[in-house]
Amino acid sequence: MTIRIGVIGTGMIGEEHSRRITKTLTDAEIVAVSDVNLDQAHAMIDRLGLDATVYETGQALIEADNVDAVLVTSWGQTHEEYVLAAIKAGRYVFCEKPLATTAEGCQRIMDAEMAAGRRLVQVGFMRRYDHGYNLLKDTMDAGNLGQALMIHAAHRNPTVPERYVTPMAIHDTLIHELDTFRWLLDDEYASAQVAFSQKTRHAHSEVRDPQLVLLETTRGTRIDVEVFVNCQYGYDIQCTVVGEEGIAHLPEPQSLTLRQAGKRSNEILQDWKKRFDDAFNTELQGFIHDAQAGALKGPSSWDGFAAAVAGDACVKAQESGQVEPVSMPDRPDFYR
Ligand code: NAD
Ligand code: ISE
Repeated sequence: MTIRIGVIGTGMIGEEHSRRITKTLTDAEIVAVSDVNLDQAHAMIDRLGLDATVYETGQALIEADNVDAVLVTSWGQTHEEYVLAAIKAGRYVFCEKPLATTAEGCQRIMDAEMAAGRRLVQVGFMRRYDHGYNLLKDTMDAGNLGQALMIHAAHRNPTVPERYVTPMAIHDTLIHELDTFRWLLDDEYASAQVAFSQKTRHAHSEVRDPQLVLLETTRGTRIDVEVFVNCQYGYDIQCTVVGEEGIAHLPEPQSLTLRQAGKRSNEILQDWKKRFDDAFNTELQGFIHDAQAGALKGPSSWDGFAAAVAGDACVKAQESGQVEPVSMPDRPDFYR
């Protein structure tokens, strides 16, 4: 059975995902789209040549009879409302990160999903599907590095739009690392601290940038992440794991080494689209096939919640300048 998908939010990633579903992946089609900016929804349909209905509201799209699954790709603060509505309507829902911008919001989603009695939600933590991160995880799981002692990481974007404000460095940007490291280490966070450097002149007035996030896990692994969202030069994701027996680096994206005019150079990607293209394909194809089979297996609402619990502590630490505890409740049996 082809899974009929409705897309809420036809901005950058809404269009990217719609394109991959239409042109690259199998077993799904886009039948409905919605965006607060209706012109944009119509424009996306035209650009991709979709045979899809435009709905004036996300709510109407979710309730449409011919929609089997919903893709939520609107702004982060709007995700909770749409995911809750999709659960209520009994639709599978793939929600881009963050699941909700607070742990409280994620808790409401888990409560609704548990009340529905089956997993309906997958969160867009695509790094779990990235080849490089899987090389890191395989070597750590095989014990090749011994105990992981430290992780040094960086998440750099060339620029961010005017609507990007300081807490978004946590729940829109760092949220990827918050999920990735608990998955890599099979551990949870114990505390978080944030230190701001001198502000870059390239950041607009509402965002303090860059910043250094320091995390400690319950087993005592120390993690530092530089979040720098106006670095100008490119989209650059770095991760080095320091273990008792060795050190492993996340592979750089493959690129041509050019020797020219007295210089040796490699291109640096400018945004997230190409950097994680294969991972996006794998995660969404997995979601489609799991929805067909009636059993979701990808990152769950619990994963969205766990990252948000740590995210809340980081936002608090941005404001307080103190080390903030992260207290993670027990995982409900439903999510084991
Ligand atoms: P964007 O601004 O390009 O697109 C968002 C779209 O949502 C816009 O068209 C906007 O009009 C629409 N929108 C806003 N509020 C809405 C509402 N209430 N109802 C319906 N539509 C609404 O942003 P984007 O870069 O595409 O990001 C969208 C989401 O995807 C964010 O949560 C972001 O964090 C996530 N994202 C994830 C990745 C990733 O690597 N996994 C990459 C990019 C974006
Ligand atoms: C964007 O929303 C993403 O999710 C990208 O993966 C991320 O790296 C970038 O910082 C965000 O703006």
